[in-house]
Amino acid sequence: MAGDYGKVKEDIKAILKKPDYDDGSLGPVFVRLAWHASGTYDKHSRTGGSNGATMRFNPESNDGANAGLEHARAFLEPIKQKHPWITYADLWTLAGCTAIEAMGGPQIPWKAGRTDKDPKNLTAKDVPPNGRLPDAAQGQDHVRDVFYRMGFNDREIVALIGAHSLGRCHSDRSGYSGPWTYTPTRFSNQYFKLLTTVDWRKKQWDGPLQYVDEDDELMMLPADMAVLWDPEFAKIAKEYAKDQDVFFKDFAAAFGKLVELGVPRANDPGNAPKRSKL
Ligand code: DDH
Repeated sequence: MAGDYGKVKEDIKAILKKPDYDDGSLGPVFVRLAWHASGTYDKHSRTGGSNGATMRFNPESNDGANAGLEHARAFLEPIKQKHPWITYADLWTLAGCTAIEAMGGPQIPWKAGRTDKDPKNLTAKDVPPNGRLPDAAQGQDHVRDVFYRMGFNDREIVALIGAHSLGRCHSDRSGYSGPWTYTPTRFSNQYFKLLTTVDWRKKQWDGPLQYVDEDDELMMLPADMAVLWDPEFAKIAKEYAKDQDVFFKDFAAAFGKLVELGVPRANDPGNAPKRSKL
């Protein structure tokens, strides 16, 4: 039974501020949860995506790329208990969209209607295999392979990666360390401004290769540097660095598309009722 999604949204907003967690907000990790729940989509096999909330199950729950997202899911659990009619798949995606707006970003188009896979009749093919999310150690060819598989073009890819305006890397989750921007709880185009202007250098440490600014305060992953080093990506990144409005508009459309991946809708041609041959 459908309930009041506006009330759920209010409850998500109310828990975002958390002074003892990271930079004081659960917003960034909720955005990452919505993205990783959705980013497993494969347009060829039409598998993966946010529908089903399959990150509750093995192997997706144990994908190294999802390390730390158990916290995001646990933070949302009281909201699920309070509004038991909402599906996890809707709750996780709504939390990401709500967090972006609450942190000063654009309004993301979001529609309810995702269902949850029932653990009682789960088959191995219901849960996407591990390894569909991008690997931070790789470059532009890998980034394109992964996002083209989801159905995105270069402009959408660069816009989406601009979500790294938010949050940080945790050495106990991904092995990387630090935030991308000075304002990790504000959604803005600062990621592109910094990416395209700072003199990035290799961090001197025993951890995985990452890039840092002169003061070792900010960071970029190798996959972020790929956006700067690929001429097509770089053109778009520079445009977003100059014009936050264009970035917000493109990001809202791309993130809205991301959370719809693999969600069956009545107007989806692949979902039309089959006609029997006479
Ligand atoms: Fe990301 N991301 N991301 N990312 N991401 C990490 C954190 C966050 C990659 C790797 C990492 C997107 C694209 C990519 C967010 C949103 C989005 C971390 C650190 C790694 C590593 C995790 C940790 O240690 O806690 C790679 C690689 C890519 C790629 O495109 C090639 C996209 C498209 C989004 C999006 O939302 C649309 C957010 C937010 C975070 C911060 C999480 C936090 O807890 O803070």
